[in-house]
Amino acid sequence: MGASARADFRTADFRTYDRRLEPVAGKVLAQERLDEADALALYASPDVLAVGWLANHVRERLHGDVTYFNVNRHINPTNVCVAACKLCAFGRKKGDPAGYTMGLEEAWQTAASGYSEAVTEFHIVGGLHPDLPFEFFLDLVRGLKKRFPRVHIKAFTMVEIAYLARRAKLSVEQTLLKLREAGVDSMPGGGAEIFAPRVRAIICDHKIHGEEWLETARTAHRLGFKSNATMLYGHIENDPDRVDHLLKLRALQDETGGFQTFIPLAFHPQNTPLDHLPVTTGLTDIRQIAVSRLVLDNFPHIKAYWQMLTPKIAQIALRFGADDLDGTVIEEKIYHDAGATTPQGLTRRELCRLITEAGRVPVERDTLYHAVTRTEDSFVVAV
Ligand code: V47
Repeated sequence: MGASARADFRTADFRTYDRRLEPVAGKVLAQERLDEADALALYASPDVLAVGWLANHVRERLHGDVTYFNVNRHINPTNVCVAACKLCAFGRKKGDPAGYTMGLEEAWQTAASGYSEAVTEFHIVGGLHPDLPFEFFLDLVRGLKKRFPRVHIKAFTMVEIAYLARRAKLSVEQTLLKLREAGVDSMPGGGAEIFAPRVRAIICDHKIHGEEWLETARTAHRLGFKSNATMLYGHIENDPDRVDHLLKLRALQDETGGFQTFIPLAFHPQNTPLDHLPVTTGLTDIRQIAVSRLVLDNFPHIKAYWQMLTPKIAQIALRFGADDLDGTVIEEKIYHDAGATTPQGLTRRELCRLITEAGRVPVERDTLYHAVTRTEDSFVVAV
């Protein structure tokens, strides 16, 4: 039977030809929590526009038309990494001619080259370097705070923090306290990948287990840090693995409330050992944004990271559940090493245009989602 011949399910303005979506829609409209079976139905539904309608409904209930972006600069101090994750095209073994490690001065100068554009955030992540001592990272952050006291430092994934703790022979808590003392303000969401051990063993067997990622985030939140969370999809995982990942994050968020933003990251296979895998398609990316918005009912924000999605898909995602585009970035290495053809950075004006042409209202934010107001050459954060 063709879609047009089927009886439509309608509640308020919602309609679908997929009967399996009916109970899910009922829950979303009644603001009830979705369970595992609901999430699987959202992934399986052929009616992706109906899934998107529901996600947009939640997004507008939470944020109206407001769409956030920020003016940030990524800094990757080193690509030298003891891990050899199959998902990654960025990391290099020690001694590899393509490996690099910035000196402190170089890292501070890299930061300064973005500061001229009045960045409000430094996003710092890198490889798990075999030799750099914990003190190097503390000095890096201290130096940034001294030079740029008004810039928020969002630094080090849970994977890096667990690694630094091990190398420094400190507990995760002690490590986090020292990082805070040096000037780290919050943490990015990387390294979560997919928690399912079966998948993790193949795509990133050198990384901490999912449980340790979650435990490190739990500790950070207990100490008062905010952080983000990610999920890497579009490789060898299946729908139940994705649902498991989302539900684990939702459970931790119930406990701590420390997550700000969820960022689904599409796998880019080029230049990785998994380069035989196809890249994700547009509808897979859009559906992932929508399912994330619907399942993660306790996450304030869903980010369509334009560097990963492309600006065109990220813009569409703003009508499928996303309320954040990330930022100017300026210089991106992780995705570009894996074949991304997106620009290295976008200006404030370009980000605002993407948002406005999606029929949304751009709001520049700082890392903690305070609105930023700009005058000619400076900015004010409204608290
Ligand atoms: O953890 C690595 C992913 C992440 C590849 O918190 C890859 O605001 C696809 O976490 N294909 C790092 N993905 C990036 C990240 C991030 C990005 C933007 C904003 C925030 C935030 C966090 O990138 C890694 C890994 O999951 N990654 N290699 C690849 N070949």
